[in-house]
Amino acid sequence: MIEPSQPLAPAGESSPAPRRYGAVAGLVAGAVAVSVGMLSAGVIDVVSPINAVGSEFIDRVPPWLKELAIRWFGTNDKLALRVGIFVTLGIAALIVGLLAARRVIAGVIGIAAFGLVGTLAARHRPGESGAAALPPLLGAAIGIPLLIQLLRPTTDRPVETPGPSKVPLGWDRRRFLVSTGSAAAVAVVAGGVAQIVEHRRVDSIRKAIPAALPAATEVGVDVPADATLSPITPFITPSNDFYRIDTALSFPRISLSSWKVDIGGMVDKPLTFSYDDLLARPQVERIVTLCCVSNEVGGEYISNASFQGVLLADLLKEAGVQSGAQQVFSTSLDGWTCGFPVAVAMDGRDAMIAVGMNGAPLPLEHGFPARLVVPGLYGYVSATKWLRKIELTTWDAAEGFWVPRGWARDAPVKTQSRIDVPREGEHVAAGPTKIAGIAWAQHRGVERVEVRVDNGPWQTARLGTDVTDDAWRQWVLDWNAAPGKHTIQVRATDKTGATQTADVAPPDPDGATGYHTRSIKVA
Ligand SMILES: Nc1nc2c(c(=O)[nH]1)N[C@H]1C(S)=C(S)[C@@H](COP(=O)(O)O)O[C@H]1N2
Ligand SMILES: [Mo]
Repeated sequence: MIEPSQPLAPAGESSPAPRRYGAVAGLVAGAVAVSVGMLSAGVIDVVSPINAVGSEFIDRVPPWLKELAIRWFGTNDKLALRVGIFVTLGIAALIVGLLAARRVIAGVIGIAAFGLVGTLAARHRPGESGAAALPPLLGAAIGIPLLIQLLRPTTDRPVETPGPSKVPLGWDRRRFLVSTGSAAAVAVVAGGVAQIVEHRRVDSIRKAIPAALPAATEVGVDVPADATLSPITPFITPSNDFYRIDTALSFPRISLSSWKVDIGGMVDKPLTFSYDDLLARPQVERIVTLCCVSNEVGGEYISNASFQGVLLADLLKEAGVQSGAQQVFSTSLDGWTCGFPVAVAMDGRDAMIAVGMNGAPLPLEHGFPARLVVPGLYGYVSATKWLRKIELTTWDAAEGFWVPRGWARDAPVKTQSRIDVPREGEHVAAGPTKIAGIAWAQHRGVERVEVRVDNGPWQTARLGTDVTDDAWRQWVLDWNAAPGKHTIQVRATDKTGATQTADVAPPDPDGATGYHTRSIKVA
């Protein structure tokens, strides 16, 4: 019933939607726009607008904020970013809706602005075709009229207000609930299907990974049992436990049949290899410890695996590196880059284009179809996953991804060590026990590890078999634990005779230093 005391809105002039409905309409229209964008991106196989914006954010985020994110969220930093993007979008959509309830044009401008940001981000992602601009445009093209429609007052049927109501005339609450409800359902379904499409995409890449690789023609050292001394850290890290660090929000689109790696730039003869070309070449297998420059003292971003691949030096010799080339600069399928000295590539170490890890083809997480592995350098200057090309160039001509973000251009791994047991804060039973862990100084090799308890004398630990200078070495020290609180410290000395420094330094710009220290209680 229409309250007789309330005049009907004059024909042709509609009263605006109440604000809170505006907020709901904004949220729902935004959700439809985003989910349609994600779904259409999946269907036409281009980058999702959300991932495009997220990746652009990762590429542009100031170093301090990135550090903070890693400190707070660790390897969950990408999940945190994704949640952050959705929360930000949600709040923005609420505001756009609130404004649109007053002036529809505000809603139009708001959604169009987000469409534009998505379009610019998608266009800017490396390796994306112009079609990547379509999903965010489509999302906006659907979101704008939807918002207008949701907020459109209607005088099609009488507005029922059972009592005195603040709802302006012309506003049909029931119609609003039905239409926003349906739109929200569309968003949920489109978002869900978009997820399924993305999972199927990643699944189909995994299915393309061959079951096995041709046997390596030259196999590295076997791993003797007493290479493992730490009870919690196997000498060879299973691939599933291998630390993972990269800027990728989802996996690049990889088609094994068309994938190739180019070696070009300052070379006499540019070369291109398909996956089969690489597999057809002589393969070596080498045990190499990879670590991340972001690893804090005592941190987890270090792992050891047996990598199989083609020696980089052989490929570079075949291509003919021109004099004047200073940097081996590589780019991934997703546009990540890094570079290391040509001298390092040619000094005889086993730098390789790896296709295998721990006896199987590289897992997708670790760079399938191929990645670079360079013993002795931190991953951020050398270990390009999802490798696309290698260019020989100068230092002036190209900068790896992390270098303009404040990290060092040259980044050899620092000599370091870690206590694995006892764990921090552990309550140890008094009596004979073991202190054990790992030490590393890739490509120089670990000569000695020493442990001290409560600032006492340094005691030399027993070392695990010296498998290769390019991998970590494990160590153990028998200790008769006396009741009380104790502080344990460790330090390593590499084969150049250099002992790791006690000076405490943060990871940036070229790797953390200081002694790993653990506090424990013995009772
Ligand atoms: N494409 C790509 N490759 C990359 C990175 C990246 O962000 N993208 N990160 C590098 C860094 S910082 C490290 S420490 C190693 C980690 O390799 P992993 O994830 O296999 O352990 O990969 C390197 N290769
Ligand atoms: Mo790293």
